Amino acid sequence: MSRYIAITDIHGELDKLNSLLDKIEAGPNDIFVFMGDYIDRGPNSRGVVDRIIEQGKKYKCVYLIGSHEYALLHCKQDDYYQFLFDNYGGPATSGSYGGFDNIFKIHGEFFNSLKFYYLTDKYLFIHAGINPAYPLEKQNEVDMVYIRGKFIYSKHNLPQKIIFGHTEFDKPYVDEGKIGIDLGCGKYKNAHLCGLILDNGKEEFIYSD
Ligand SMILES: [Mn+2]
Repeated sequence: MSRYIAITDIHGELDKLNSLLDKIEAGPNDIFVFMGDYIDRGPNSRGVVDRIIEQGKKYKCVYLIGSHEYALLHCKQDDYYQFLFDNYGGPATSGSYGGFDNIFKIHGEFFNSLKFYYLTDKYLFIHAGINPAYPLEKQNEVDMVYIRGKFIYSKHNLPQKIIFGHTEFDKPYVDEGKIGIDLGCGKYKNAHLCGLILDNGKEEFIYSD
């Protein structure tokens, strides 16, 4: 029986990612689900991406797209995303790669391979959430990486529990249909990176130092 290990919104904080991964005793059947926002704000976006790719050589890993990767992928075609990249931590990412163009030279294949969600029998893993007015197959890309209150503070109709990041909380947000695990890593110095281990209906939270 595999367990799912969800991690989101690392935002360039490689030390916190390493600390969290060190605390997780993973087995060969476990599946890591990285839920986006690997980059921006923190000091080592490139190191974070290297580390999660490395994790994929030892364990099954799923890599989702976050709002910051969405902005990165669209910033050269769209001024609005350029503004977001420039003002929400993108310069730290360019710095860690030694320049913007290197981001795509080094990890272009990775950034272009990211998925919008990962669906299992019991769970939907997704960066920001879904628009509750529409079924999963009718969701638009921007909602899946940017939606907040309309998703969080209303009920959805999916049979799966939705595991999400993107919107920060002081402690994990838990209601009957969803769990949010972004605790502001990369934004607040003292924020811990949170991992959620889903083990046959049991939910366990683990925190970085
Ligand atoms: Mn984020």
